[in-house]
Amino acid sequence: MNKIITLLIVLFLSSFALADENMKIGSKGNLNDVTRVIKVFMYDNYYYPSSFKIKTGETIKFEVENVGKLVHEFNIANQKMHIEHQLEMEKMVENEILLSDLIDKDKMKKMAKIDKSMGHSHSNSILLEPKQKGNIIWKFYNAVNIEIACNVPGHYQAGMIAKVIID
Ligand SMILES: [Cu+2]
Repeated sequence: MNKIITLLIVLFLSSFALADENMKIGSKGNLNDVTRVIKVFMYDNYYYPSSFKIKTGETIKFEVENVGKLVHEFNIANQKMHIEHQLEMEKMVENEILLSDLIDKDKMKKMAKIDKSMGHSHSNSILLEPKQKGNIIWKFYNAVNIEIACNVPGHYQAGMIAKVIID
């Protein structure tokens, strides 16, 4: 009887673990686990390449370069997360941290002490000024509805979204 109960508990808990795993957008990856390097260019207002095919469990290093004239973001998330993050980015513009072609790093630091979200510190995102480069290492799980997008106000709406197909 005890064995059956234990088995049921194990099944119950593992089903939760699986559901949680599937819902995740992935996680910050380690350099040692990188299976592929993808170079990405950010233009005004689109990405090249404009879509990514990724296998479940792959760890990708994205080498991102902003070749546009505006500040752009490379953010790996689902749509709900992007929409939420857009409110933070709007606030960064209101506080004059985020200008069209530059990021005021001093103001960013000062404001982040009052409001952490103004620091724009996220493992799934990088924000780059024109001519800047940056890397993100990301481990993908079998998640659905991931988009790589830019949440600088107006850019998502202008279509700065790259599709991520995971199989
Ligand atoms: Cu952008």
